[in-house]
Amino acid sequence: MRTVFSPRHASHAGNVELNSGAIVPAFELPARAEIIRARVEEVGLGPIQPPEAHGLETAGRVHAPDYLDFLPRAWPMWAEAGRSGTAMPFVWPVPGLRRDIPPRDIDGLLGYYSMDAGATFVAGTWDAVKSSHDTALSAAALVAGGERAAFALCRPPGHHAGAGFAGGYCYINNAAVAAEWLIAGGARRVSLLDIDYHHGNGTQQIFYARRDAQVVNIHADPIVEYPYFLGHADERGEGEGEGFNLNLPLPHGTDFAAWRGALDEGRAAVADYAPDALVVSLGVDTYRGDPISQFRLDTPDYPAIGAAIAELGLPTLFVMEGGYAVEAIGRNAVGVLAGFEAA
Ligand code: SS9
Ligand code: ZN
Repeated sequence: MRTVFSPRHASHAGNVELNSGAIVPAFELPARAEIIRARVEEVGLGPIQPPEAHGLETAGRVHAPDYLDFLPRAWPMWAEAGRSGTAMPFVWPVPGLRRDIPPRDIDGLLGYYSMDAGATFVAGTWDAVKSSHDTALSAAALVAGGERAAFALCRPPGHHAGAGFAGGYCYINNAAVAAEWLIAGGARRVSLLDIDYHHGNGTQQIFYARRDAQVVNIHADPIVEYPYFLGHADERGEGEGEGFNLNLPLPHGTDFAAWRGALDEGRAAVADYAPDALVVSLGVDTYRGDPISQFRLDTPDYPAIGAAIAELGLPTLFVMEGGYAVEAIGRNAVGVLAGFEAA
Protein backbone atom coordinates (compact mmCIF):
# COMPACT_ATOMS: atom_id res chain seq x y z
CA MET A 1 0.00 0.00 0.00
CA ARG A 2 1.26 3.44 -0.90
CA THR A 3 1.42 6.19 1.71
CA VAL A 4 0.98 9.86 0.87
CA PHE A 5 2.78 12.12 3.35
CA SER A 6 3.81 15.77 3.40
CA PRO A 7 6.55 17.12 5.70
CA ARG A 8 4.62 20.42 5.60
CA HIS A 9 2.42 19.10 8.44
CA ALA A 10 5.30 20.06 10.76
CA SER A 11 4.65 23.78 10.40
CA HIS A 12 1.53 23.30 12.57
CA ALA A 13 3.50 23.14 15.84
CA GLY A 14 3.76 24.62 19.28
CA ASN A 15 -0.01 24.99 19.75
CA VAL A 16 -1.48 24.94 23.23
CA GLU A 17 -4.96 23.79 24.29
CA LEU A 18 -7.35 24.09 27.21
CA ASN A 19 -7.36 20.87 29.23
CA SER A 20 -9.10 20.44 32.58
CA GLY A 21 -8.87 24.14 33.29
CA ALA A 22 -5.22 24.54 32.34
CA ILE A 23 -3.39 25.66 29.21
CA VAL A 24 -1.16 22.74 28.16
CA PRO A 25 0.81 21.74 25.05
CA ALA A 26 -1.66 20.42 22.44
CA PHE A 27 -1.98 16.62 22.37
CA GLU A 28 -2.17 16.81 18.58
CA LEU A 29 1.49 17.42 17.74
CA PRO A 30 4.01 16.89 14.90
CA ALA A 31 5.66 13.79 16.40
CA ARG A 32 2.43 11.88 15.76
CA ALA A 33 2.81 12.00 11.99
CA GLU A 34 6.58 11.51 12.08
CA ILE A 35 6.32 8.35 14.18
CA ILE A 36 3.66 6.90 11.85
CA ARG A 37 5.82 7.71 8.82
CA ALA A 38 8.83 6.03 10.47
CA ARG A 39 6.75 2.92 11.20
CA VAL A 40 5.52 2.75 7.59
CA GLU A 41 9.20 2.58 6.56
CA GLU A 42 10.17 0.18 9.32
CA VAL A 43 7.62 -2.46 8.35
CA GLY A 44 8.04 -1.88 4.61
CA LEU A 45 4.34 -1.12 4.08
CA GLY A 46 5.13 0.36 0.65
CA PRO A 47 6.40 3.52 -1.04
CA ILE A 48 5.93 6.92 0.59
CA GLN A 49 5.21 9.79 -1.78
CA PRO A 50 4.47 13.50 -1.38
CA PRO A 51 1.04 14.87 -2.33
CA GLU A 52 0.27 16.80 -5.50
CA ALA A 53 -1.13 20.30 -4.97
CA HIS A 54 -4.91 20.41 -5.44
CA GLY A 55 -7.25 23.36 -5.73
CA LEU A 56 -9.95 23.93 -3.14
CA GLU A 57 -12.91 23.36 -5.53
CA THR A 58 -13.84 19.99 -4.01
CA ALA A 59 -13.40 21.33 -0.47
CA GLY A 60 -15.75 24.15 -1.51
CA ARG A 61 -18.53 21.60 -2.09
CA VAL A 62 -18.35 20.15 1.45
CA HIS A 63 -17.40 23.36 3.29
CA ALA A 64 -18.96 26.84 3.18
CA PRO A 65 -16.91 29.15 0.93
CA ASP A 66 -16.73 31.90 3.61
CA TYR A 67 -15.34 29.36 6.11
CA LEU A 68 -12.66 28.21 3.63
CA ASP A 69 -11.77 31.87 2.99
CA PHE A 70 -11.33 32.44 6.72
CA LEU A 71 -8.90 29.56 7.39
CA PRO A 72 -5.83 31.14 5.72
CA ARG A 73 -6.72 34.56 7.16
CA ALA A 74 -7.04 33.52 10.82
CA TRP A 75 -3.37 33.70 11.80
CA PRO A 76 -2.58 36.87 9.80
CA MET A 77 -5.54 38.62 11.49
CA TRP A 78 -4.34 37.44 14.92
CA ALA A 79 -0.80 38.68 14.21
CA GLU A 80 -2.21 41.96 12.82
CA ALA A 81 -3.94 42.45 16.18
CA GLY A 82 -0.48 42.38 17.79
CA ARG A 83 -0.81 38.86 19.17
CA SER A 84 1.62 35.92 19.16
CA GLY A 85 1.47 32.39 20.60
CA THR A 86 -1.65 30.34 19.82
CA ALA A 87 -4.82 31.84 18.29
CA MET A 88 -7.88 30.40 20.05
CA PRO A 89 -11.58 31.38 20.34
CA PHE A 90 -13.37 32.20 23.60
CA VAL A 91 -16.94 33.12 22.55
CA TRP A 92 -19.43 31.23 20.36
CA PRO A 93 -22.77 32.08 18.70
CA VAL A 94 -24.88 29.44 20.45
CA PRO A 95 -28.66 29.39 19.81
CA GLY A 96 -30.12 32.64 21.12
CA LEU A 97 -27.27 34.72 19.71
CA ARG A 98 -27.08 36.05 16.12
CA ARG A 99 -25.15 34.46 13.25
CA ASP A 100 -26.55 36.70 10.54
CA ILE A 101 -23.98 39.49 11.01
CA PRO A 102 -20.48 37.96 10.95
CA PRO A 103 -18.11 39.89 13.23
CA ARG A 104 -15.16 41.78 11.80
CA ASP A 105 -12.85 41.20 14.77
CA ILE A 106 -10.56 38.15 14.94
CA ASP A 107 -11.85 37.06 18.37
CA GLY A 108 -15.40 37.11 17.04
CA LEU A 109 -14.46 35.33 13.83
CA LEU A 110 -12.59 32.55 15.64
CA GLY A 111 -15.78 31.77 17.58
CA TYR A 112 -18.02 32.25 14.54
CA TYR A 113 -16.07 29.57 12.65
CA SER A 114 -15.53 26.98 15.42
CA MET A 115 -17.33 24.52 17.70
CA ASP A 116 -14.73 24.61 20.49
CA ALA A 117 -11.34 26.01 21.52
CA GLY A 118 -9.48 22.95 20.23
CA ALA A 119 -8.68 23.95 16.65
CA THR A 120 -6.06 26.61 17.25
CA PHE A 121 -3.88 28.57 14.84
CA VAL A 122 -0.16 29.27 14.72
CA ALA A 123 1.77 30.84 11.84
CA GLY A 124 2.18 27.52 9.99
CA THR A 125 -1.30 26.13 10.55
CA TRP A 126 -2.83 26.97 7.18
CA ASP A 127 0.11 25.50 5.23
CA ALA A 128 -0.21 22.26 7.20
CA VAL A 129 -4.00 22.17 6.79
CA LYS A 130 -3.63 22.64 3.02
CA SER A 131 -0.97 19.92 2.83
CA SER A 132 -3.23 17.55 4.79
CA HIS A 133 -6.07 18.26 2.33
CA ASP A 134 -3.72 17.66 -0.61
CA THR A 135 -2.56 14.42 1.01
CA ALA A 136 -6.13 13.09 1.24
CA LEU A 137 -6.91 13.96 -2.39
CA SER A 138 -3.64 12.53 -3.71
CA ALA A 139 -4.25 9.25 -1.89
CA ALA A 140 -7.86 9.21 -3.15
CA ALA A 141 -6.47 9.51 -6.68
CA LEU A 142 -4.40 6.36 -6.13
CA VAL A 143 -7.55 4.45 -5.18
CA ALA A 144 -9.51 5.94 -8.10
CA GLY A 145 -6.61 4.88 -10.33
CA GLY A 146 -7.08 1.24 -9.42
CA GLU A 147 -5.00 0.62 -6.30
CA ARG A 148 -6.65 -1.73 -3.82
CA ALA A 149 -5.91 0.73 -1.00
CA ALA A 150 -3.92 3.82 -0.10
CA PHE A 151 -2.94 5.59 3.11
CA ALA A 152 -3.38 9.35 3.47
CA LEU A 153 -1.09 10.19 6.40
CA CYS A 154 -3.01 13.39 7.11
CA ARG A 155 -2.08 15.86 9.82
CA PRO A 156 -3.93 17.82 11.10
CA PRO A 157 -6.93 15.46 11.20
CA GLY A 158 -10.34 16.36 9.81
CA HIS A 159 -13.37 14.48 11.08
CA HIS A 160 -14.63 17.08 13.59
CA ALA A 161 -14.57 19.88 10.99
CA GLY A 162 -18.10 20.62 9.77
CA ALA A 163 -19.37 22.51 6.76
CA GLY A 164 -18.68 25.88 8.40
CA PHE A 165 -16.56 25.26 11.45
CA ALA A 166 -13.27 23.96 12.87
CA GLY A 167 -12.96 22.03 16.12
CA GLY A 168 -11.23 19.17 17.90
CA TYR A 169 -7.85 19.73 16.14
CA CYS A 170 -9.65 19.68 12.73
CA TYR A 171 -9.96 22.39 10.03
CA ILE A 172 -10.70 20.82 6.62
CA ASN A 173 -12.58 17.51 6.72
CA ASN A 174 -10.06 15.48 4.72
CA ALA A 175 -12.14 12.29 4.59
CA ALA A 176 -15.25 14.19 3.44
CA VAL A 177 -13.32 16.03 0.73
CA ALA A 178 -11.82 12.73 -0.48
CA ALA A 179 -15.25 11.06 -0.56
CA GLU A 180 -16.76 14.02 -2.42
CA TRP A 181 -13.90 13.83 -4.94
CA LEU A 182 -14.43 10.08 -5.48
CA ILE A 183 -18.15 10.71 -6.09
CA ALA A 184 -17.43 13.56 -8.52
CA GLY A 185 -15.02 11.21 -10.28
CA GLY A 186 -17.69 8.58 -10.91
CA ALA A 187 -18.22 6.58 -7.72
CA ARG A 188 -21.99 6.10 -7.42
CA ARG A 189 -21.87 5.56 -3.67
CA VAL A 190 -19.09 5.93 -1.09
CA SER A 191 -19.10 4.67 2.50
CA LEU A 192 -17.23 6.52 5.21
CA LEU A 193 -16.33 4.31 8.18
CA ASP A 194 -15.04 6.33 11.13
CA ILE A 195 -13.22 4.22 13.74
CA ASP A 196 -11.68 7.10 15.71
CA TYR A 197 -12.56 7.06 19.44
CA HIS A 198 -14.46 10.34 19.03
CA HIS A 199 -17.63 10.72 16.99
CA GLY A 200 -16.89 12.25 13.58
CA ASN A 201 -19.49 14.98 13.93
CA GLY A 202 -18.22 16.97 10.95
CA THR A 203 -18.39 14.06 8.54
CA GLN A 204 -21.89 13.17 9.77
CA GLN A 205 -23.11 16.74 9.34
CA ILE A 206 -21.65 17.13 5.85
CA PHE A 207 -23.37 14.05 4.43
CA TYR A 208 -26.46 13.93 6.68
CA ALA A 209 -29.00 14.69 3.95
CA ARG A 210 -27.28 12.71 1.18
CA ARG A 211 -27.82 9.19 -0.03
CA ASP A 212 -24.71 8.99 -2.24
CA ALA A 213 -22.52 8.84 0.88
CA GLN A 214 -23.13 6.52 3.82
CA VAL A 215 -21.54 7.49 7.16
CA VAL A 216 -20.88 4.86 9.84
CA ASN A 217 -19.33 5.91 13.16
CA ILE A 218 -18.02 3.69 16.00
CA HIS A 219 -17.18 5.92 18.96
CA ALA A 220 -17.44 6.74 22.65
CA ASP A 221 -21.01 7.60 23.67
CA PRO A 222 -21.42 11.39 23.46
CA ILE A 223 -23.45 11.33 26.68
CA VAL A 224 -20.06 10.99 28.44
CA GLU A 225 -17.49 12.02 25.84
CA TYR A 226 -16.40 14.74 23.45
CA PRO A 227 -17.93 16.00 21.14
CA TYR A 228 -20.96 15.60 23.48
CA PHE A 229 -23.50 17.25 21.17
CA LEU A 230 -23.71 14.75 18.28
CA GLY A 231 -23.21 11.03 17.78
CA HIS A 232 -26.25 9.42 19.40
CA ALA A 233 -27.74 6.22 18.03
CA ASP A 234 -31.02 7.88 16.97
CA GLU A 235 -29.26 10.06 14.35
CA ARG A 236 -30.09 8.17 11.14
CA GLY A 237 -29.88 10.85 8.45
CA GLU A 238 -32.52 13.23 7.12
CA GLY A 239 -34.48 13.79 3.92
CA GLU A 240 -33.14 11.62 1.14
CA GLY A 241 -30.22 10.80 3.44
CA GLU A 242 -32.49 9.09 5.93
CA GLY A 243 -31.16 5.63 6.72
CA PHE A 244 -27.65 6.41 5.46
CA ASN A 245 -26.10 7.49 8.76
CA LEU A 246 -25.31 4.89 11.42
CA ASN A 247 -23.96 5.69 14.88
CA LEU A 248 -22.65 2.92 17.12
CA PRO A 249 -21.86 4.61 20.46
CA LEU A 250 -20.04 2.53 23.09
CA PRO A 251 -19.44 3.14 26.82
CA HIS A 252 -16.21 4.20 28.48
CA GLY A 253 -14.09 1.13 29.21
CA THR A 254 -15.11 -0.73 26.02
CA ASP A 255 -12.70 -3.59 25.26
CA PHE A 256 -11.90 -5.16 21.89
CA ALA A 257 -14.52 -7.92 22.14
CA ALA A 258 -17.32 -5.35 22.45
CA TRP A 259 -15.72 -2.93 19.98
CA ARG A 260 -15.38 -5.75 17.47
CA GLY A 261 -19.12 -6.40 17.76
CA ALA A 262 -19.80 -2.81 16.71
CA LEU A 263 -17.35 -3.14 13.83
CA ASP A 264 -19.21 -6.22 12.61
CA GLU A 265 -22.48 -4.27 12.71
CA GLY A 266 -20.87 -1.39 10.84
CA ARG A 267 -19.36 -3.72 8.25
CA ALA A 268 -22.74 -5.34 7.65
CA ALA A 269 -24.25 -1.89 7.01
CA VAL A 270 -21.48 -1.05 4.56
CA ALA A 271 -21.89 -4.39 2.76
CA ASP A 272 -25.67 -3.76 2.46
CA TYR A 273 -25.04 -0.31 1.00
CA ALA A 274 -22.66 -1.85 -1.59
CA PRO A 275 -20.53 1.25 -2.22
CA ASP A 276 -17.98 1.64 -5.01
CA ALA A 277 -15.34 2.76 -2.50
CA LEU A 278 -14.67 2.95 1.22
CA VAL A 279 -13.06 5.83 3.09
CA VAL A 280 -11.84 4.86 6.57
CA SER A 281 -11.33 7.65 9.10
CA LEU A 282 -8.47 5.95 10.91
CA GLY A 283 -8.14 7.08 14.51
CA VAL A 284 -6.21 4.97 16.98
CA ASP A 285 -7.23 6.86 20.11
CA THR A 286 -9.24 3.72 20.97
CA TYR A 287 -5.93 2.42 22.40
CA ARG A 288 -5.87 1.58 26.13
CA GLY A 289 -2.88 3.89 26.66
CA ASP A 290 -4.40 6.93 24.99
CA PRO A 291 -4.04 9.97 27.28
CA ILE A 292 -7.43 11.56 26.44
CA SER A 293 -9.60 8.49 25.72
CA GLN A 294 -11.22 5.64 27.62
CA PHE A 295 -11.48 2.50 25.47
CA ARG A 296 -9.28 -0.55 26.07
CA LEU A 297 -8.06 -1.73 22.67
CA ASP A 298 -4.52 -3.09 22.61
CA THR A 299 -1.79 -3.10 19.97
CA PRO A 300 -2.47 -6.69 18.69
CA ASP A 301 -6.11 -5.70 18.03
CA TYR A 302 -5.25 -3.24 15.28
CA PRO A 303 -4.14 -5.74 12.59
CA ALA A 304 -7.38 -7.65 13.27
CA ILE A 305 -9.33 -4.45 12.53
CA GLY A 306 -7.47 -4.03 9.24
CA ALA A 307 -8.16 -7.64 8.26
CA ALA A 308 -11.86 -7.23 9.05
CA ILE A 309 -12.05 -4.08 6.90
CA ALA A 310 -10.27 -5.91 4.07
CA GLU A 311 -12.98 -8.59 4.12
CA LEU A 312 -15.37 -6.01 2.66
CA GLY A 313 -13.38 -6.33 -0.57
CA LEU A 314 -13.70 -2.62 -1.43
CA PRO A 315 -11.24 -0.10 -2.87
CA THR A 316 -10.20 1.53 0.39
CA LEU A 317 -8.75 4.89 1.32
CA PHE A 318 -7.38 5.17 4.85
CA VAL A 319 -7.33 8.76 6.14
CA MET A 320 -5.41 9.43 9.37
CA GLU A 321 -7.42 11.04 12.16
CA GLY A 322 -6.67 10.91 15.93
CA GLY A 323 -4.45 8.93 18.31
CA TYR A 324 -2.50 10.62 21.09
CA ALA A 325 -0.43 7.86 22.72
CA VAL A 326 2.54 9.00 20.69
CA GLU A 327 4.89 6.13 21.56
CA ALA A 328 2.34 3.56 20.31
CA ILE A 329 0.73 5.48 17.45
CA GLY A 330 3.03 4.04 14.77
CA ARG A 331 2.52 0.42 15.79
CA ASN A 332 -1.24 0.88 16.13
CA ALA A 333 -1.98 2.89 12.97
CA VAL A 334 0.35 0.90 10.72
CA GLY A 335 -0.92 -2.26 12.42
CA VAL A 336 -4.35 -1.62 10.86
CA LEU A 337 -2.79 -1.10 7.42
CA ALA A 338 -0.53 -4.16 7.64
CA GLY A 339 -3.49 -6.26 8.82
CA PHE A 340 -5.47 -5.04 5.79
CA GLU A 341 -2.58 -5.87 3.43
CA ALA A 342 -2.11 -9.35 4.86
CA ALA A 343 -5.79 -10.28 4.54
C1 SS9 B 1 -8.80 17.50 25.94
C2 SS9 B 1 -10.25 17.49 25.57
C3 SS9 B 1 -10.50 16.78 24.31
C4 SS9 B 1 -10.93 17.21 21.95
C5 SS9 B 1 -10.38 15.94 21.44
C6 SS9 B 1 -10.42 15.89 19.94
C7 SS9 B 1 -9.91 14.59 19.41
C8 SS9 B 1 -9.84 14.56 17.93
N1 SS9 B 1 -8.30 18.82 26.10
N2 SS9 B 1 -10.38 17.65 23.19
S1 SS9 B 1 -9.60 12.98 17.21
ZN1 ZN C 1 -10.35 11.21 18.28
